[in-house]
Amino acid sequence: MTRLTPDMISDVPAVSRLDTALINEIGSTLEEISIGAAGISGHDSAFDDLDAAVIPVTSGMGVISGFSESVRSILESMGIRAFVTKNTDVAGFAEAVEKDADMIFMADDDRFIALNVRVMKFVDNTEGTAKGYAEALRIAMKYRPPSSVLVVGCGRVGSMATEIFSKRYASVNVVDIDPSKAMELERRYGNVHAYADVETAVRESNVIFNSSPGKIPGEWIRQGAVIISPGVPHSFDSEARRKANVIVHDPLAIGVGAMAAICAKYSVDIRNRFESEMNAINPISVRLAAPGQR
Ligand code: 2YJ
Repeated sequence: MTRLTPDMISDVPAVSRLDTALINEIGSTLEEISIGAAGISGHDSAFDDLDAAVIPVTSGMGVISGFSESVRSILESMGIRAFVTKNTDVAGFAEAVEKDADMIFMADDDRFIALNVRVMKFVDNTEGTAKGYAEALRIAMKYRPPSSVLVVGCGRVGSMATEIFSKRYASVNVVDIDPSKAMELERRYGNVHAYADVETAVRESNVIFNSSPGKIPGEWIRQGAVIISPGVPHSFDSEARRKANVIVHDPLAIGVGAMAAICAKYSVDIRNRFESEMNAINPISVRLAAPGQR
């Protein structure tokens, strides 16, 4: 897994610029992509009354300068109140709970999670990134399923995206510089085909989901291609930019946005379940108890 560097995320606090870029590319904002990725319906006010804490974590290779602040600014841009804890690690966790945070974001070198403290369920950045970018692909295709999608890179995000696409689309192609990883996905799903080499796979594809850190030369890209690219560092050059119809990439925001929406949805789900169970037990009292109903 690629470790983010201060360089890669130096631009993240300017989330409004990302929104402008996303609107230009696919006509949607970060918040819209995130809500779609989590499957939240428009009228659910999922982010209301949720506070998020971001805890700097010093273990392993330590704190990445600007990381926690970038996560905070992504959350704030989506209308979620968020703060970075003054303390790090366990003391930071204690501080987040003392300050009544509903969601806690924290990352070490291996995992990056958002914990919903109210329901004790967490979502991993792998899931957020795969679902966020899969939603960006759906929007980029104007919700028309492509005849096939190529997934480049069969690590954690690529594998989860392959699972999502195999349920959603008729045909999924996969490729990795380690062919055994692609073959493993072909074995697992009926409609997944593994390519043996990256160049052939990219040259033959119109819709590319790139979850690899490797460079993909613009020479291999087809005119009018749709490129959805969570992979860091960014893999595409100016020739790819000229040829592609759409390129969606950012180092952090789409993954974090989708994590936040999925994490917030855990609260919506529990609220809805509670209301329907109460309704089944005693429909009249629930109707009377519901705010604004009397
Ligand atoms: O708190 C901090 O500043 C650091 N402990 C953050 C570490 C961030 N973690 C990574 O960069 C991991 N490789 C996971 C990132 C997943 C992004 N897709």
